[in-house]
Amino acid sequence: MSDTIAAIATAVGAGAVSMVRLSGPDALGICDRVFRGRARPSQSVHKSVLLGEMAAADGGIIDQVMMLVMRSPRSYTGEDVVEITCHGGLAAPRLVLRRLIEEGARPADPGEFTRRAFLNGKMDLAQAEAVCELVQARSEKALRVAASQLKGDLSLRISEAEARLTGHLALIEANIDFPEDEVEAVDRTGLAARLGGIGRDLEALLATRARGKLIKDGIDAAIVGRPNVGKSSLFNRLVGADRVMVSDVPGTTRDVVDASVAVDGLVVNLHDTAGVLEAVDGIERAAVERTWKAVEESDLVLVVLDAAAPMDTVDEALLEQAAGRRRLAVFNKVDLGDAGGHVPECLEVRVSALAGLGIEDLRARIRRIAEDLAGDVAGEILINERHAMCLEEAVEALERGRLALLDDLPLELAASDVRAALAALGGVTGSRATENLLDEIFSRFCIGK
Ligand SMILES: Nc1nc2c(ncn2[C@@H]2O[C@H](COP(=O)(O)OP(=O)(O)OP(=O)(O)O)[C@@H](O)[C@H]2O)c(=O)[nH]1
Ligand SMILES: [Mg+2]
Repeated sequence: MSDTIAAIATAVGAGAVSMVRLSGPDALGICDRVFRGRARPSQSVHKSVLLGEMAAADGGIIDQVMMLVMRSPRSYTGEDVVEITCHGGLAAPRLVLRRLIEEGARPADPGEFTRRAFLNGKMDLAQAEAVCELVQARSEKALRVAASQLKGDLSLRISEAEARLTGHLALIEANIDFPEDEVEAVDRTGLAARLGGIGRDLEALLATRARGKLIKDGIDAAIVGRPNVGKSSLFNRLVGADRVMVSDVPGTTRDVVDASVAVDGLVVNLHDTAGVLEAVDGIERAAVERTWKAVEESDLVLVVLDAAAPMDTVDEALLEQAAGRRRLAVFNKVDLGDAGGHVPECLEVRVSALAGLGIEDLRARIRRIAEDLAGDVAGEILINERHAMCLEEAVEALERGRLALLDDLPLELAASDVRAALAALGGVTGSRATENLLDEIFSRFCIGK
C-alpha cells in the first residue's frame, strides 16, 4: 500500500468547480512538482490552503487551483492527502488528474480512499459502508440512517455486546484452566441467562433489517388492475411525466415499468404492470405472470378499479392477492360516473387519472402508508443484509452456548460458542474482514470516495 492514488472526487460534467483527490506517501512530492504558488505543498503544515497554478509538463498552465493539504495521520485516509479544487467541466479535472498520474500517481479504484481509511484504522467497516450508503442515499431518511451509522452508532452497539461477551468468556476460560483454584465459579444458570440477554439485544438489532431495506432501497408499490382501467395513466400522473404509453387498446402495457418518486423523505418505487385477464395465452400470459409476481414482491399494492363499472372476478382476485400486504383500492375514471363500488376492510380512493381528480388525495394516502411502513428513524440504527448475516450467526452461537451451559455440557463447548459469537460480531465492524469481502464492499463505491 505504498503507492499514491488519485481520482476526480466530484461528479464529472458541467459545474463551477471540481475536486481531485490525492492520497499516499508521495502526495506532497507530486504536488511540489506540479504546483506553482508561493508555498511548497511539502513544506506546508496540516490543513494548509494553497492558491496557485497547476503547471502542465510543457510548462504551460492547466488551471488555477486551490490545494488543501492534510498531513498523515490526520486525514481521511490516514495518509498524506491533498485535495485539489480546480474549475469544473470536462477538461480541467481530467487534465489535473492526468498531470498527477504523469508525475507518478496511480488512478484510484472505486472506494479505495475509504478502503485505506478502514485499513489505517480511521473507521471500522460498518462506518465505511455508511460512507457508501450516504453517497447513494436517495431520500432524507436513508441519509439520516447512514449518517448515524457513520458516526458509529451501530459500531458502538456491537462493541458493547463484544465487551460483555469478552468478560463472560474470561470467566469461563478461567474455570477451564484453574477449576480447583480460587477463581469465581461459573454460575451456569446465571451465565446462560446473560448470554440469552445479549442474544435478545442482537435480535432487536436484527429486527431492523426489513425497515433498513425499505428506507435505503425505497418502498415498492405495484399498480395493478384489469386491462384499460387506467394504470398507466395513473402511473404517469404520480411520476409527473408521460413515462409510459397510454391508449384505449386493452393490453397496451406488456412489461413492468419502474419509476421512483420521492415522497416526504422517502423513496417510493412505482411499478406499472400489464393488465390482468382471466384466461390468456402466449405473450399475454407471460405479461400477466409478471404482474402477479410484482404483487407478491411489493410492499404496497394499488389495485386500480373502474369506478363506473361493477367489479368482476379479476378485480376480486387481485384484491385478495394483495390482502397479505398493504393495499389501496383506487377507483379510477370517476369522471365517467360512479357505480358506488366498495371494498370491505380496505383503504379506498376515488380518482380520475385523465382529469387529474383526487390525485393529491391518492398521494397523501401513499405517503401515510409509506411513513407507517418506514416509521420514525430519528437517530435510529438500521442494519443492512451483510450485518444481518453476521448477527444471525452470533445469535445462533449464543443460543448454542446457552444450552451447553444449561445442559451441564463441558465448559469448553460454551467457551467455543462464545468465541464464535465474538467472531461473528467482529464481522460487522470488520475485524475479520477478508480481502474478498473488502473487494465486494468497496467495489460498490464510486471512484474518488
Ligand atoms: N375517462 C377517463 N378515461 C381514462 C381515465 N384514466 C385512463 N383513461 C383512459 O383509459 C384508457 C386506458 O388507459 P391506460 O392508462 O392505458 O390503461 P392501462 O390500465 O394502463 O391499460 P393496459 O396497459 O392496457 O392494461 C386510455 O384511453 C386512457 O386515456 C380516467 O380517469 N377517465
Ligand atoms: Mg398500461
